Amino acid sequence: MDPTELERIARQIRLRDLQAVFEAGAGHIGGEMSVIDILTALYFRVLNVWPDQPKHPDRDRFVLSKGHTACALYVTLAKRGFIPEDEISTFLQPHSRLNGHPNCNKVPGVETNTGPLGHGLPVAVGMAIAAKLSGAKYHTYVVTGDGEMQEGSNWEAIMAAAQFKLDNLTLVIDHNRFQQGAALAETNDLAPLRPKLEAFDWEVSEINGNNMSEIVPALEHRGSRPHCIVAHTNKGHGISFMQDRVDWHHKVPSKEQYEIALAELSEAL
Ligand SMILES: Cc1ncc(C[n+]2csc(CCOP(=O)(O)OP(=O)(O)O)c2C)c(N)n1
Ligand SMILES: [Mg+2]
Repeated sequence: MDPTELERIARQIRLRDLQAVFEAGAGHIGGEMSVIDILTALYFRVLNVWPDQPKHPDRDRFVLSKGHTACALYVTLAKRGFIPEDEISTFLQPHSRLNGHPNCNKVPGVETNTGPLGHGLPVAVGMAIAAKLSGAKYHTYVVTGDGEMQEGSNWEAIMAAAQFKLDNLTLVIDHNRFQQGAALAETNDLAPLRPKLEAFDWEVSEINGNNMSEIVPALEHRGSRPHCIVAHTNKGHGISFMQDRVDWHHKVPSKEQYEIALAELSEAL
């Protein structure tokens, strides 16, 4: 699938995500909009996965460590055929399996439970080591938030990945420059991320994480060390009044704001 087609799918996913958050009256829309291009490239181009066999042993592993953006993952999984598309309307409803954070025991295609920040990367390192030990050929991808990189557990995992020479592991950091309630620069500023990862002996690429032509080759890159993609993104990408505004971490649009956002995203389709 070429970048133009991937961009079209990403816009459809953004639109469905916006509708789901508006209808549920909750969600983490800012970080969903920033990561949707990366999710689209993974599921519609890069990952070897089979929706009718979600536990196929040869499947590539994908961990959405920033589990609060679960809705974006559900919409992507639905569009790719893992779950019915009309199930998205149950997001956050009583008895729905589409909870606020992804649950691998309920949702086909969800590789591991996430939500508490700082756990997805350590689990992904375990998956990559397991492949090395068993001779499996799958690749493991994990997406963290940039605020999430403040969790110390991530840096233990980064050390372990270098030690075990995990050339079968790709970490994407969704570097949207905002966390919850603040900009990274105002709290525990980790930028620039590249020299820190390089100091731990990782290979590092820096890309525009909202540009399909840069995302795809970075995800498809294979080297001899663990690979980190520092993906420069915009929180709220695609919706003008949300972009780079700290309050849109988990704010829900009013009816008027919803109509404006809907029009902006539909125009781009
Ligand atoms: C261990 C832990 N502490 C706090 C939270 C609450 N929380 C949810 S999202 C978030 C901010 C995350 O920021 P970032 O990683 O930058 O994500 P993004 O900007 O992509 O939404 C926080 C503090 C959590 N989920 N887990
Ligand atoms: Mg962030």
